[in-house]
Amino acid sequence: MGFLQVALETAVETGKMIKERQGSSVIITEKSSPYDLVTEVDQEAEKMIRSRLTQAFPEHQILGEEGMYQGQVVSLENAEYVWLVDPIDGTNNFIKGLPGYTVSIGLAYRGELIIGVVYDPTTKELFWAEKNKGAYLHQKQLQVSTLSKLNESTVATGIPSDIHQHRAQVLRQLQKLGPLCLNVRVLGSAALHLVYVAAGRLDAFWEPGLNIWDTAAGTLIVQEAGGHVTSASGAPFDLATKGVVASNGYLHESLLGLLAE
Ligand code: 2AM
Ligand code: CA
Ligand code: CA
Ligand code: CA
Repeated sequence: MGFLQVALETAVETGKMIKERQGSSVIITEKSSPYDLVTEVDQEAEKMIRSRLTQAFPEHQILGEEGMYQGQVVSLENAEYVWLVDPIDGTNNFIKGLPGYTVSIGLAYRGELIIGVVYDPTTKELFWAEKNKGAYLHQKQLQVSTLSKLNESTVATGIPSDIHQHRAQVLRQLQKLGPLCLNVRVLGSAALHLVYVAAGRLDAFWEPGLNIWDTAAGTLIVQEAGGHVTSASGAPFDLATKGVVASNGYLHESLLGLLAE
């Protein structure tokens, strides 16, 4: 099986397992702070993804959110193939019994994104992209929106768990941007926000402080749907990018200007 097929099947099978566990009593622990939670389902889901990817591609490296906290060492610069995995993006929604959590699986080859898959177990929507081959929701090709006026645009952001730095920053940015756009959405999963930009359901999304496992798959899907993804300073997205600004392209410059502090 090829990279894309393995990524699609892994995301769907893991997503099914996660959804079956939502609502049953799961053990919840704190990571970096009382605002940063993880469950045993996050960890089991990452194990499941790792075992499927390793079985299919034993020489590939895997960088996953939950592996990060177990001494995983991956050198992104020197690697050929690296999988960038967030087993549950939107853990808070998962814990609260809300929709809006996703499985996010990306693949980079020598630092360049080549596959992105994001699965939403609640809606069973499967978003995917292959480098230079377009972005899709199931078999339907995706295209970003064409709105160019901020006051007609629906823009999403995230409320980061580190309250002093990134959450405080988002709240300041919202004060400034909130009154200027048609409306704002906060759905709780960075990967979901990104694929909704690709699908034209959102016109833009920004969030500081994100990690590569949050953004890898969704970024390729936005790019292949004709959108732009950069760092907050406007630098092109690469594997070292922390936090992103994603848009249909038409809104990008004005957004970058407004978000700058
Ligand atoms: P998670 O659910 O996988 O933890 C919400 O604002 C978004 O930020 C989610 O995509 C969430 O991913 C991510 N996030 C949560 N805690 C974070 C942290 N400490 N640093 C960076 N991103 C985080
Ligand atoms: Ca987390
Ligand atoms: Ca995440
Ligand atoms: Ca996660």
